[in-house]
Amino acid sequence: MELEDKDLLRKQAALFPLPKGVKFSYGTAGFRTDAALLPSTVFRMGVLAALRSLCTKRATGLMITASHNPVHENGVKLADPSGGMLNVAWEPYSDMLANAPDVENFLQIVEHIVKRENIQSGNAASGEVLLARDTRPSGEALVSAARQGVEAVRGTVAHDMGVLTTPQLHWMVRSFNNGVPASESDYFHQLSDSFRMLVELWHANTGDLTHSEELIVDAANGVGASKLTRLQHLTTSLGLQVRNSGNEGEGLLNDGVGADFVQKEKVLPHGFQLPADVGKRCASIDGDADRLVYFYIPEKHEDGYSGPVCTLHLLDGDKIAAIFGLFIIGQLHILAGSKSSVSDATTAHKAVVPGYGEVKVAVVQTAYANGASTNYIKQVLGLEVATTPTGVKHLHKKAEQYDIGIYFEANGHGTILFNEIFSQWLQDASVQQKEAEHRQAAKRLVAVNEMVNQAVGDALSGILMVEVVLRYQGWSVEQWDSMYKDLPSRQLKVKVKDRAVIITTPDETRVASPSSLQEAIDTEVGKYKGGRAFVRPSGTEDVVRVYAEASSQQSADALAQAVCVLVYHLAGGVGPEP
Ligand code: NG1
Ligand code: ZN
Repeated sequence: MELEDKDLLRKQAALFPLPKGVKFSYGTAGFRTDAALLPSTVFRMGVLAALRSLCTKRATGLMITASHNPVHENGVKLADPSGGMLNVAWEPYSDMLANAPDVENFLQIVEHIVKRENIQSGNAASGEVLLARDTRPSGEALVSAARQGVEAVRGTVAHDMGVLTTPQLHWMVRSFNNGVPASESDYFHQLSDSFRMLVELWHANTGDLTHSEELIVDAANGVGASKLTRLQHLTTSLGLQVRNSGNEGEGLLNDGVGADFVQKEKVLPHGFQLPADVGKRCASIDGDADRLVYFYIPEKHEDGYSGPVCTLHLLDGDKIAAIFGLFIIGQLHILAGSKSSVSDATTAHKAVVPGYGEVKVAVVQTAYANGASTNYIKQVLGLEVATTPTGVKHLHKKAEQYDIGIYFEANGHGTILFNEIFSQWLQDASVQQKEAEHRQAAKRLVAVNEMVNQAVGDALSGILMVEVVLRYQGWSVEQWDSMYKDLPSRQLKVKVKDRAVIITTPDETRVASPSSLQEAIDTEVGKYKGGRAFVRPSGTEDVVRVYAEASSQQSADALAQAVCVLVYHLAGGVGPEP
């Protein structure tokens, strides 16, 4: 690095001293903590985003959000030029930069990165970083810190894209680098045009329009609310009512609302009531609109369990993956020349499409996927199921290995990826196939590829896709729910002194250390019919997560509770015993 470059960095970095006594870790999805602690980290991530852009000679992205976490927290995550998460090989740089104790040390790390990655900086260079933030009040100042970080690296510029959902920013980075229109209005047009196309092609398929009543969306009092409203204006046939918009008097971001709350607690979010909302099709998104779950309040509970647990029926990321899988395999079945239609697509097991060959399709899940979903996807849909560690960066990478990779975390983060060669083949097939029915199936898949965010999981495009498939199937939310019945499950968390003491096997289903903990968990699981439980340190919160499944809700609750106590005693629990 030239002297001038270093001087500029030194001067700017001095404006953002590291807070005392904090250790930052990039975690499952970037840095997240109390917003007041973040300016130095965000400045430094601005520097890293600029270096990554110079290194790849393409634009990168930087998003200020703490997703489903409380409003006083904030966070920063980087988007790679592909629009996906930051390349994992660069994650260690994030940790090193974020924790550099002083300016000189920080400069040394920057120099190390520049040298190791052979980065050309200075006047001749040209890097670009797209910045965005969610609706958190701390966001504006943090975007300013990020901008200063980006522009402290000579030869790079920052573009502030304003208040966006996380998936919108990722989509923009991807589109920008692909040289296609990449503004927010392009995003909305791409989604709404392909939605409209799918709705038109549905008439072509079945002729019979079954009206589906409106969808009510809990927007977590976050950024998704205004974006959904905009989408609604462009897609008039999408009947939508947005609640928890974050307007005056509507409550706080992610506080008793949103996808994370609904999925973990399985209780109604604020703004939804009995009996007014019984039977209605509802959805929750999270604070930055990259997660989506559906739910409804059934007419009456058949399970007879009267805890706080069963006030709603949840259709989580697993069930979204299942209905997406059903649609995809149905279209491939048509393309494969079988006489069957979408509604009996469940008989399809392998899609061998004339002119292409076998289309490799898989659903990618994590250990948190409900066991019933995995069975259904494998046995009824006949699709391959691949498993990865927690975190969309892992699922995304795995899904890229297929012609069509559907990936979802149970918490509702996921999307459908189409590989380039197959998507080109589909484009051609949509005009060249001899049979009109085949051309239409190809057109539908092309439209899905356009509509469903290819960069990262996106609650907005996810909603459009679910709504399309429900219409194609002529299904109510209850009918969708009845694809399979979830095994009762419970997710809890335990505070420990140092969550890093728990080391899991790579698939995260077992504890490698301390081994006494795994032995104790095995003994406990053995007491429950159909029991399954695992623990892992969270990558986004200072807690250990506990997951349990069993044949009844009482058993799942009891197993999860018992495992919490084991974690508390064998892995250094703090505070009162759970
Ligand atoms: P951690 O805190 O590492 O469990 C959570 C989610 C992940 C992922 C990230 C990023 C669960 C069990 N974990 O990670 O799936 O979505 O947040 O938001 O839902
Ligand atoms: Zn999120």
